[in-house]
Formats: sequence, structure tokens, C-alpha cells
Amino acid sequence: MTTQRTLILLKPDAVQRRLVGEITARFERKGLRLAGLKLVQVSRELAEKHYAVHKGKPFYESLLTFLTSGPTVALVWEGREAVAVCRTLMGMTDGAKSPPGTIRGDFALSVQNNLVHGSDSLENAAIEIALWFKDEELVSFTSTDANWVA
Ligand code: DAT
Ligand code: MG
Repeated sequence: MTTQRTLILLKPDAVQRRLVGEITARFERKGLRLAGLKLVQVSRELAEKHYAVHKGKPFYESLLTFLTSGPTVALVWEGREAVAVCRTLMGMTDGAKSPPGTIRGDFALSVQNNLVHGSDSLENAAIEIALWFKDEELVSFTSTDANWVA
């Protein structure tokens, strides 16, 4: 069993559209364990670091403007194969192409305003968690249903 941690962001459109509870519930119901949670007004500096891999792309500036346009909820989820599991729950980047049942498939139509970010590899998850959270902001605990969820 590979227990992993991954970073999820509920981006400013999710907060503005009051979808924080709905989206968080999907990760919770899957059986993932919450290890970190906070509301952040993202600075330009943090947005640049977070999306450094996209620097130079045509949508880069617009993406930074979007991520800094309002509060973002940052979460760390923990559990078996958490990185891939979260990406599956999110769906594809383009909301219009994302299948129903996924977060983006159910609630997003846009490519940019697609509600959620999720780390795309275990390596990037570690880098992103360190970028968004201090060690002391993360909590490890045994959930009471651990034997049932695996
Ligand atoms: P994902 O968020 O699915 O990992 P990504 O890492 O390729 O997607 O891109 C980061 C974000 O940038 C994505 O959530 C939305 C935006 N984006 C990606 N491709 C885009 C495009 N062609 N036009 C506008 N925004 C785009
Ligand atoms: Mg990505």
C-alpha cells in the first residue's frame, strides 16, 4: 500500500462560485484524509512559483491573474495512491472535455477556470506541498475508519 500526500487547490472560481463544500466533500467521501487546509490570498510571487512550469506559454499571464484574483483554498490530502486518485476525481484540464462524475466534468466549462489544481506526480506533490504549507501546518492522524477505508 502506497500512502501518498498531494496538494489540491480550490482556485478562486471555486470559492466565488461557492463550490468549496461540494468539491471538498468529493475528496473526503473517497476516503482521503485531510492533512492540511487553509484559505490563501495568493501573491503574484507564490502564483509564479506554483505555475513556473508554464512560464512563457500564451496563457501564463492570464493564469497568474486568475490565481491571484481572489481567495484560494489549499488542501493536502493523504491516502493510498492519493496523487493519481485526486487527478482522477478532478477530470481533464478542459472542463468541456471532462467526463461527468468528475469535478471539472460536473462544474467546469472553461479551460482556465477549471476550479481545481492537483499535483501531477509524487515528486511535484512534495515540491508543491512545501511551497504552500509550513511543516507545522500539516497534521498526521489516524482516522477512526482507517481499517475500513484502507
Ligand atoms: P492541470 O491543471 O490539469 O494540471 P496544466 O498543468 O496543463 O493543467 O495547466 C495548468 C492550468 O493552466 C490549467 O488548470 C488551466 C490553465 N491552462 C492550461 N492550458 C491552457 C490553455 N491552453 N489555455 C488557457 N489556460 C490553460
Ligand atoms: Mg498541472
